[in-house]
Amino acid sequence: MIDPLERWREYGEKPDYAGLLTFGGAPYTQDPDLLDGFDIAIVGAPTDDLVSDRPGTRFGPRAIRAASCPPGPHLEAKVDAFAELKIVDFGDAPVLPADPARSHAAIEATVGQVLDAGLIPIVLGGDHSVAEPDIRACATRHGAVGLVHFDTHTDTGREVFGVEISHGTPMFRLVEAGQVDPGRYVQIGLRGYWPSEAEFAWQAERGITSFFAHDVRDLGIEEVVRRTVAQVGDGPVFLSVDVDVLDPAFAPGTGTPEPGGLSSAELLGACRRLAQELELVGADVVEVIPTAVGSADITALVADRIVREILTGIALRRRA
Ligand SMILES: [Mn+2]
Repeated sequence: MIDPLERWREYGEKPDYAGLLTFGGAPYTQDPDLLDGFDIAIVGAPTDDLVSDRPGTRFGPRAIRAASCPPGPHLEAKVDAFAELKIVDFGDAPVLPADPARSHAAIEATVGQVLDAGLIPIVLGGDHSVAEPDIRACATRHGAVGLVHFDTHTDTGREVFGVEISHGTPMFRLVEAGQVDPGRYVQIGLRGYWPSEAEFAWQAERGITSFFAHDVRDLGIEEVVRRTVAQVGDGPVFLSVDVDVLDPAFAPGTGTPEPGGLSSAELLGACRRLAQELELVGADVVEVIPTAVGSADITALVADRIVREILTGIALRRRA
């Protein structure tokens, strides 16, 4: 176990820009035997071979770690997730360039090590195809999970450009495989021009719940979250956040941007409340394409804060 804060111990904190690059300055290990006693593990999934538009999310995990802020109290929630939870950075899954099948297997195995040690994995993508190994690892251990999915797109294509394993298909594949319970699956933020009637017909047949971006606008995010919690109910849940759910004004660095999306404030508060009210067994934050270093990258910065809100929500839940 490496503690990046060690050399700054007498000051109680480390400057963000110095020392080993881990999430929020969390201790780092790649040894699953050392996960015992921790609550949360951050796992990087730096792979983007399966995108339909812009590549570059392979640089996401490093950028999100570089943008991550050190421990400290959340001024609204009045809790410091890093003080309440034992958080470890478990490094990146051993992905391979141009070999998405082996990369997915590596992600599923690494997330599986975290789950087998009794921790909650929070995965930093990567393109959204990584949700398939992330959620499969959870479903293998917990049975079919509920899913809260923030996204512009449904990602429930049967295929995209004739390709069945893609960042546009993971949720279709997970439902068909029985790994996501469609009755406990809620999508939030849909808008734009994809998918088509066929995909929505399949979703309706399965009983999947969708809140469009215009529903968030008309109902307000608080009401959408309230209805989401009611729909998902008790039992294990995975939270999957595609940053393209945000308006590109808030998150310009992403693979398939679509104007007219949520604000950062709406998404951040929603993530915290969902993590507080639902039984999260895992989460991922995906589709970040960084273009700058550290907190200079707006999309990596908001991705870090998404993770931080999820951690804060989990901390509040455990306190109760
Ligand atoms: Mn997506």
